[in-house]
Amino acid sequence: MTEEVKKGLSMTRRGMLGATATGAVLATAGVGGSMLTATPAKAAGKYALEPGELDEYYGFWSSGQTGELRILGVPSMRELMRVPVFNRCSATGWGQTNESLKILTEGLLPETKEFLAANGKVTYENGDLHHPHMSFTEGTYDGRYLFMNDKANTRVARVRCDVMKCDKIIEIPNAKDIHGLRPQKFPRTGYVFANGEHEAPLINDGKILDEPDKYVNVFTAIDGDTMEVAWQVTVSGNLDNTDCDYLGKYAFSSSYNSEMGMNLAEMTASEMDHVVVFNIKAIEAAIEAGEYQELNGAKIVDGRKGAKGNLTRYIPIPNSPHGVNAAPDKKHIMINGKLSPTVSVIDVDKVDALFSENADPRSAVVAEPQLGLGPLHTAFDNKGNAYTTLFLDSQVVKWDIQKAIDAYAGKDVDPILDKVDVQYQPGHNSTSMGETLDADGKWLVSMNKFSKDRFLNVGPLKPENEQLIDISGDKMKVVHDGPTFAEPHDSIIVHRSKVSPAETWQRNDPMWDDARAQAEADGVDLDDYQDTIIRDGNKVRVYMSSQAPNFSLEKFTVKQGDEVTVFVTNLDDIDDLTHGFCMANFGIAMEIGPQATSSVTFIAERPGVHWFYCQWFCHALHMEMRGRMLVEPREM
Ligand code: CUK
Ligand code: CUA
Repeated sequence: MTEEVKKGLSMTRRGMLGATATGAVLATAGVGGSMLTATPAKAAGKYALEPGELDEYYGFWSSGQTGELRILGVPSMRELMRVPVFNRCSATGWGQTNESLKILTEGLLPETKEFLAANGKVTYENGDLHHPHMSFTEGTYDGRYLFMNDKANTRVARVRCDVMKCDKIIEIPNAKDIHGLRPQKFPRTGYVFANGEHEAPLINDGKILDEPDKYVNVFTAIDGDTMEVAWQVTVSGNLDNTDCDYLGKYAFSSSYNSEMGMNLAEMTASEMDHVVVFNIKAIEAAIEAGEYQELNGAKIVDGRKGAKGNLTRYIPIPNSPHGVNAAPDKKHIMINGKLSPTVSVIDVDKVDALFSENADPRSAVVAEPQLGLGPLHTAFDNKGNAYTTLFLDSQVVKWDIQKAIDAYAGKDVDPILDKVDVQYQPGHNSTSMGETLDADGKWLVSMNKFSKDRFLNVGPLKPENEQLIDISGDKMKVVHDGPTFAEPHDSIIVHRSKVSPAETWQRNDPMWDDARAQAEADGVDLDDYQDTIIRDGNKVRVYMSSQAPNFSLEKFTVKQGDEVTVFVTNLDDIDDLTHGFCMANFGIAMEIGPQATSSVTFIAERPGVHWFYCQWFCHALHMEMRGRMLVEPREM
């Protein structure tokens, strides 16, 4: 009997004995990914995995002002990977390789390129990534892409789930500071909806300055396949978070500043703000009919309060709503009150009448339970319950959606089922598969803004605290504290059966189309590798390969002042054999994954002998994986 078969048998036998066997089951289920269905529901409650065990879920995490995407395993909460997106990365060369610079620059607006050039830059070097969400097909994750916003520099990025690398970043014209972001759930993504948070003049060239009554805000639908702006809508009030229904009809954006105030007192003045409902079909029809204005390459329609037609409706919501969350019952949208202790529940079916009969916008609200202080975001299980973070109370509250509706209709029922303390001050929370029709009610992560005394003191700047909560029973149970660096606003918890990343790159990956084209022009075949050095005026192109523990070139010679481009193709084709190329004292370093080609360009302004080395530990002779760049001085 092979070890494999023995393990399988013991799993089946012990699996029937109950909870003690979950470790064995999880361990076996991880092998080759072929036994995913063997992972038992009773695994909920077990979060500490044994060495070698695999998690049941991928967690995709934002990192706020750090600007990267992070991948965690859930329930272990182990950080598995960091994917640079809006930031720069010393390890992988993101922001430095030609491949990443193309992605970081090609989607910038022309005026931004000019502005950056005037500041000696080619791209933004920071980002503020709040909301990572996966593409959907028919209401559940399809494992194609992750989309995410950059509030700092008004961008939206896409990460390919096959290689877990960013492949597109676009800057959104006309809008200011993209905050809320969600992909269309049905029939598929489709659109990626993005909120401009901060209001400004639509033509922001300095002619209008301190005249806030002339500011507008812009909602954007991006085509997730092409990563181009499909259309935009001007709105009244600012836009905070967004989500859309499971029917493909409407998107909803909260506005914490319907007043269009410019300071705190003005922004929080009125009792009621609103949520804007976007009528997707009507907007598409208006675009189709040519009823739009074209500005900076984008088609904009007018959806401001009082605008004619059926593009938008404004539903009044108590003071300063924040999170917007669609329940997996396909029917309800939760608008989280923030300054109001309530969550307003919108019935999607009742939204139709707002457009067809001009019904009172509040008629779409079917519940407004008082949950506690500072409700920010809501997540869901598969049993009709909602879980809302209470920022000020430092709690998560579990409540019954139907009971909240009954109470609003006058019945004497209390929708609140349970409250649990979290440490401290939660923002977003997310449940396993909870933003899809496959919500499974096993885990909830509370992303807390403060950790205070929960960890060893590391100085004035403290980590934040992500807590794992078991929601499989009637009562919530906090089972794990997880410190994290700034700042995981949001996360999604995706069952591992939905994602299947590659083990190695494909040699013809579009990521290095430009490198292949240049190689071809230089007579170099990247599939049949030969070292080649091309001199083209003062440009030098060096083509080499890597194969543990060697670079194919032990040295190359250039002249001081040459613009040198080094292309490294990693010929190793087994998993986990990444090499690096670090040109010492030139500030150059990059990752080259198995079967990948990476390139980097620099000016060889330093004469003399310079070593390049592999900075990614790859072999017993990794230290020996090095070579020389000989730079001939100008005067000689
Ligand atoms: S926002 Cu951060 S806590 Cu940017 Cu989703 Cu609510
Ligand atoms: Cu190649 Cu280290």
